[in-house]
Amino acid sequence: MAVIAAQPYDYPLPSTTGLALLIIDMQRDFLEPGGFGAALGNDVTRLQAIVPTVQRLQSAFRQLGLPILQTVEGHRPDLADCPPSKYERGQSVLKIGDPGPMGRILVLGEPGNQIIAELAPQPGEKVIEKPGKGAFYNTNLEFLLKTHNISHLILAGVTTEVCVQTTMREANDRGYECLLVEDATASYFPEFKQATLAMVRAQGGIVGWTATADQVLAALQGQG
Ligand code: C5J
Repeated sequence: MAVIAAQPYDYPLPSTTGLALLIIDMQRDFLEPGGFGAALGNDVTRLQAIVPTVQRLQSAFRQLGLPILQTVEGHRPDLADCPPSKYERGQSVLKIGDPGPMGRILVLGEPGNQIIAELAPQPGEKVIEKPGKGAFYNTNLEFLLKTHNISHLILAGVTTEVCVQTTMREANDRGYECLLVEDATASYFPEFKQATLAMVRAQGGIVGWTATADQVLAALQGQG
């Protein structure tokens, strides 16, 4: 059986189909100045640093013909899917729905809500619009995974301890075998990223596995 060298132990790859890359929220709102992340006072350059690594994963999955799904966090223009608790939280200068330098903050379809140009999806690659932190909440992600017989998820994206970790926990509870790519995920808080990686793989992989992009790519290219 093919495996990815990973922590806390080797990650078993499915024998035929079943593996997908799930890239979380690599959208302008979080990665570029003037978006939601910056409005909350964060340093967006920390997130920009992983873009080349996520691109390497994306290219490899494309070359191998393996499915790639991406998510964006955003709300309907009338904000009907934004709970008051989320809207009110944070005391930031720009609130969800306010006009900002990249259009209305965290609103679907606005320029800031687009996936960054470097990782733009190709035709046929699915983008899941999610109103929450977890990608399974109020979306058709589980339906998509089931219809495409996907059982194994390689996760990348931002931010590690918020939307990535929430999604990984949701997926783990639903029975998906999840691996988080250590150098293809980032946080505005490096210590939160390290803590998340440690807690995911603690207790024999209680939430799943972690590995570097090189380890993932070596295993996949060895399979090809
Ligand atoms: C946040 C995310 N941090 N994608 N969203 O609000 O992690």
